[in-house]
Amino acid sequence: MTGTLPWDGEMTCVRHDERTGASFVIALHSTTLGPAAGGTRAMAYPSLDEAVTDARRLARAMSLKMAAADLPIGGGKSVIMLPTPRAQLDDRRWREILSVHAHNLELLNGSYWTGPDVGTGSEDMDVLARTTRFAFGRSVAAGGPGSSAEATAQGVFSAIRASVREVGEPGLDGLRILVQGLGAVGSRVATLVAEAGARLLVTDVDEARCGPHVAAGARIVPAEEVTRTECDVFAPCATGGVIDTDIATMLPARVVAGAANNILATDGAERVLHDRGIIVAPDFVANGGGALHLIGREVLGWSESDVLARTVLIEKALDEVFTSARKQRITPLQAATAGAVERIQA
Ligand code: NAI
Ligand code: PHE
Ligand code: K
Repeated sequence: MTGTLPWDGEMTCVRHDERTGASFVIALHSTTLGPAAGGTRAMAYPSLDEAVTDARRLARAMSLKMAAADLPIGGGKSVIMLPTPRAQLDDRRWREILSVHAHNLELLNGSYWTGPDVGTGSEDMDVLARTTRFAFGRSVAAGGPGSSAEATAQGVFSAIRASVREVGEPGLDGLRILVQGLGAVGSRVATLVAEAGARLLVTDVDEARCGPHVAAGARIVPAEEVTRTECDVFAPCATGGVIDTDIATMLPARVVAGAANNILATDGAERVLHDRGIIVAPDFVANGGGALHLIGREVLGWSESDVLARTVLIEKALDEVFTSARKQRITPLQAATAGAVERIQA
């Protein structure tokens, strides 16, 4: 294992479990503001190198997300590299994998706290929380705050509002908004923008998920055509890495604002989009609603309305990012990163 990405984080732990065939990567990017917190992603990866690289990039994004949301928490991430895709794993093996992960959390003894991410949910946090104090994001039935999807979608909606203003549009009315991925977050983003008068375009590899939106007037875009489809706002709410430098050169959109972590495959892609006049809402600001919900509700004792009040401030936070980028002649990603790093270093 070489670890291909130059990385500015604190520590990366790797464990392989012979019995389940799963490998675990836990990246602690920063513990300066508080314990390194970030979700547990469970999926199959082509190689351990790729799992390590993903964990590190995602952990870094969590540090920036926590700082941008002004939460007293650091950034980390767990990746469970599964021996087979999650859907093919039987329950017993998954529970064994979770029990190894609970042991990982105990070993780290509070330097790292976890929550749900792609491939894990509140029920998995319930299971972890039976043996470790360092898992949050439990289900409502188990006394936790439940899914963060609603808050994340609300924050992405606020981010879209700020971003369209930056390209000179007064509101969402009549704009073509393309939502990629109609899962827990994307389906809610789609509903919110449609309610605000946008012309909705939707795509999901699971086409059945488009159904309810089509019934409400949305148009389906084939999944493989998404980055070639003309729209005003492209909202990636499926996976990360959707825009590389080549795609950035031709993406026919005016705004990119979505929920996915690490939407850009490289930072260079943002520069290309920026030079083309396309506004990119830094994802770690746009998708901070989930962190506000999970950390706010379960760690800081906030009410649901406290979370909402903080989440809608994402619109103002992005206004400030865009203004600062314009003034300093840098990109919004550079401005948002500088702001978050300043908070971490203060
Ligand atoms: P989800 O798993 O509920 O939904 C993802 C959806 O994307 C699924 O419907 C899936 O079929 C679809 N999809 C996957 N690959 C696709 C592709 N290539 N093209 C089109 N559709 C595709 O996930 P969730 O919770 O909605 O999260 C979405 C994204 O937002 C993820 O990247 C996640 O990391 C990020 N995020 C989620 C937060 C949350 O609170 N749930 C918080 C912050 C970020
Ligand atoms: N995994 C989600 C995210 O990337 C939710 C989450 C936030 C999980 C904070 C743990 C901690 O934002
Ligand atoms: K999930």
